Amino acid sequence: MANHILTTTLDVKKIREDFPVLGRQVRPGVPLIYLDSTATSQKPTSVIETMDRFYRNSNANIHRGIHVLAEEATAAYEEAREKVRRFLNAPSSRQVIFTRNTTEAINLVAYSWGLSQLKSGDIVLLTEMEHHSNLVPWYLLAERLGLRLEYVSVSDEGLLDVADFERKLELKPKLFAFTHMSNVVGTINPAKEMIAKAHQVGAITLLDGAQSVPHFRVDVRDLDVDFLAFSGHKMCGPTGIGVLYGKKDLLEQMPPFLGGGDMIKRVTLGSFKPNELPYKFEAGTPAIAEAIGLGAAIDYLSRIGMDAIAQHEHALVSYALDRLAEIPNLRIFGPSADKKGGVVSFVMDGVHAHDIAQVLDQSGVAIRAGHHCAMPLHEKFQIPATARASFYLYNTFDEIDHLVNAIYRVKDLFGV
Ligand code: 7TS
Repeated sequence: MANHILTTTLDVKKIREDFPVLGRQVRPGVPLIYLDSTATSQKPTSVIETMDRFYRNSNANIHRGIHVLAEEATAAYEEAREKVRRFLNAPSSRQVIFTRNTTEAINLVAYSWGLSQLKSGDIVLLTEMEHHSNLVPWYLLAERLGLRLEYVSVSDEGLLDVADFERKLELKPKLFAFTHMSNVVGTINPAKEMIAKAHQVGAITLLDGAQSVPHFRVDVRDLDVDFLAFSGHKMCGPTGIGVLYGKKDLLEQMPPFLGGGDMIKRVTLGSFKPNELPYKFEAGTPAIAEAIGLGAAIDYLSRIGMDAIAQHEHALVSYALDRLAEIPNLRIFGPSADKKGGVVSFVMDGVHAHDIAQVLDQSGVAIRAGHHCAMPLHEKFQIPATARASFYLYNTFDEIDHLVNAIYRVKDLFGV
């Protein structure tokens, strides 16, 4: 075993007690080892109880009724928005728009900003490491408007090619939309520098924060990013709630995305006047309990501290990379630990990734296998699928040892 100093500032034993599901066995005598937080994180009791309390005590629709419950629900929903604002260091909570998830937030930008601001021949710059959520909306828009899509290439190590990025910027893209952290290889892209360079050529920037906001401090003012999208369910919050942050002048000039109740100021037969921010983009009854649950998740993460969480995950991924490197015939994708977050993807000679995941599941080790909604990146690496283990604040060094032992069992079973 590599000589590793297993240090973390987190009291992980205590943190694990906050997550009821982590105490369960997946089969009699087989405890759960959850290494799939990149897909969705587990939820602490404080989030579950906050949502339960809302439904038991204050459930009502927001912004409409004049009664105690409606006022409490509205206040709690808006308080959650303020928590998001503080978490991101956004200038105003009016710039925090609740969506269903990252995917919807990116689609909102594509259909509202994109449809109104882009025209035939305009260039949208993406990267080869994007999740399908930050590819397909642009494909759809490109088809409709005649846009030209360009991609920053990814090196064999799983890093964005800086020279290629600079070459592509010379094409003067109107938008540069890219992921802060890869959900496959874990690469953390130097977002601040890339945003500054994109701004120099006049591009608007959209950062996919699905894998960054849950795992380390993301400050929209420091990054100077124009749009940021992320999901509540990957950061200890519930499913069904996500966020789009945007710069105020951009959001103000954008037309509504969806039409309906709450997003209007006035409706006559045949016309409407859109509501002000952020309501202009929140048509219909929103995910009220989920927004409040996200607020509780932010409280939880903030209490522990994003820097401590990032440090813990860094220690875990360093350890995991060292331990996995000991295993013969295992090919690990992505850069060294100093350039990535808590995600490790690998393939094993002679065994399909799905078979790895299935055998690991027998040992209670929950990982994911497939293309992880990043097919172009897998094509680049010329593989159909990878097995992926991912870590969060509640994972332990012991769990990584279990992962490694379970991989050895796969090797025994398949005779490789
Ligand atoms: N962007 C990135 C970088 C992601 O990792 C994901 C989800 C999304 C966007 C979409 O998020 P959603 O909440 O809108 O679905 N990633 C994964 C994954 O890696 N496995 O399952 C979901």
